[in-house]
Amino acid sequence: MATLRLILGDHLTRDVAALDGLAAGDVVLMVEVAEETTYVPHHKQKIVFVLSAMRHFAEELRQEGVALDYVRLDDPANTGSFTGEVKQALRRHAVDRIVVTEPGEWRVRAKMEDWPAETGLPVEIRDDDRFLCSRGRFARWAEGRKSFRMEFFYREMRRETGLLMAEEDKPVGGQWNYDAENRKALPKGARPPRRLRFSPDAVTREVMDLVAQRFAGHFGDLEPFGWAVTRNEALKALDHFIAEALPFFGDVQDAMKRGEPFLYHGLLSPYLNVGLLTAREVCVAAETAFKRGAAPLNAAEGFIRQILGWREYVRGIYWHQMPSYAETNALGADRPLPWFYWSGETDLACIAEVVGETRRNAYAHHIQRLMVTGNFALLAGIRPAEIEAWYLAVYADAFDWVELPNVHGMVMFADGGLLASKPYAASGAYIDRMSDYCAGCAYDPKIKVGEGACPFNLLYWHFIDANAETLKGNPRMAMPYRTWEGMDGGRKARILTEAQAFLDGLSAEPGATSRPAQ
Ligand code: FAD
Ligand code: DLZ
Ligand code: SF4
Repeated sequence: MATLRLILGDHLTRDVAALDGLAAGDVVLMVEVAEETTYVPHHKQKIVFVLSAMRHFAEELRQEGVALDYVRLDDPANTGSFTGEVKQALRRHAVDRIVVTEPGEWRVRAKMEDWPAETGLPVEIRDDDRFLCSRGRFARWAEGRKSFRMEFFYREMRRETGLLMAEEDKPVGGQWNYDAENRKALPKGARPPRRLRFSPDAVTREVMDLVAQRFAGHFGDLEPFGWAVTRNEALKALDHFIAEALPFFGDVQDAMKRGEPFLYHGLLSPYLNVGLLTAREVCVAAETAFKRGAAPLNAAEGFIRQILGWREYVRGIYWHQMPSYAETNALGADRPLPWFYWSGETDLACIAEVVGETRRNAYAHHIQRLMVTGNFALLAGIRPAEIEAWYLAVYADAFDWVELPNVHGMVMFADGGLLASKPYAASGAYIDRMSDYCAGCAYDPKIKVGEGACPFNLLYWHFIDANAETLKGNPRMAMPYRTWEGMDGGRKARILTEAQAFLDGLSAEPGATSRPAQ
């Protein structure tokens, strides 16, 4: 039975399920389509990364002798959609069925469900077995639970995979989680390693020219482009991380510093997400470093938890809860996304720094995403769909299955606490403690109200006040509500008035900055 096997841009591994059983007479189809390059205004580097990695992977398949049909974005006959290109390919090849691996987005999966009717052929959508927890396994874990907590899921995953496990079902070192050791500010004089970046080859250069021409209006800088685009390069990036950065990953995992966008983070998420690296091999590499004494336990455990825990957990939640998950808005957030998320032009130094780095690198690390741009969106009550579209566009690693739960659940609390037990809301003091951003800011994190008050301080209490009905009963929010209720009435009124003036000054209009209305 001749088979058309469709490989999507985030399925770039020879081990992907759609290639299982590849036989003579089968055709592998890969398509660059406008629908995927424009469903959000992806960062230019993200488009280059995905298309160049696709072209390199296609070349590896060709070298292997696989019959490959590759449709380029600039092909004049390109229909612009997966469905259109599958139909066109069926005119070129005599096949009896279509096989594909489950896509990473509900949007795409929903379209695939129509393919049997649209093509008249059977369509097999195979489970994406690159994940350590299958959808079925997650559903069994989730059954009967009203709310989910990553920590309990993670422990089961540790037991099941044996990663960092000692004898008798006990975690190595006696504890499951060493996060208490991982919240240090960056020590003075710390010099994070120079990160391995990769010079664009001729294939990548050609895609860069295409992107410069076709996507000039998209967010972000095209150059310098330094992402790995092949498995070999991604493996080098992994080795480099394990040797140079992992040993320090834990201690300062939550730290932020001007001019140091990468610190000791992995820079591996784009590779994991498109298939250039596997979750298992990355976790094993960290575990091995710990076993040979090259990385401390708090670093190896903290790193493995991000992948075995958080990454698998958010993916499980996505498929378990979609499509209704994206529709909730538990806090009724309804403010348009301020323009400075795109321009970076704002006098809030922390936001300007994170958006600037995001524009330059298509990357920001977790705490920047969660506690700076995310925290602001939560406190200011930005519409979930608008901030989600922003995160989906601006990061090289952004795919719906991982972006949506992180933004909708973890950042915006729009799921009402399904993913996380409380909103990650914080005032300027947190950003000041974990970064050096405030030193160069127009505002002062120590000023709570009045001239120079940090907007995060004003917005924090405004958020607490505005969401009392929904959040006051949450035991983990008891402390802020006690403090707010104990505050002098006049001071409270001033904070709320100033916060409102700041919010009124936000504008979604292109060109607007963040200055509050005077
Ligand atoms: P490291 O800090 O080195 O962490 C190691 C790995 O752990 C990452 O490569 C990633 O695969 C995984 N990981 C860590 N945290 C998470 C998490 N919360 N969810 C899933 N995986 C995690 N990650 C994405 O891959 N794509 C996204 O679109 C994405 N959007 C995010 C949006 C927000 C608002 C937040 C708070 C987090 C988001 N994350 C996303 C998770 C995390 O920020 C990135 O995975 C991480 O910053 C990638 O950089 P790194 O490889 O240097 O990570
Ligand atoms: C992100 C992306 C982009 C920019 N372009 C393509 C493309 O042209 N062809 C393709 O197969 N995939 C692309 N992708 C990744 C897809 O958006 C991804 O496969 C879907 O999100 C479904 O998983
Ligand atoms: Fe951000 Fe406030 Fe610090 Fe300025 S003072 S950098 S706005 S936290």
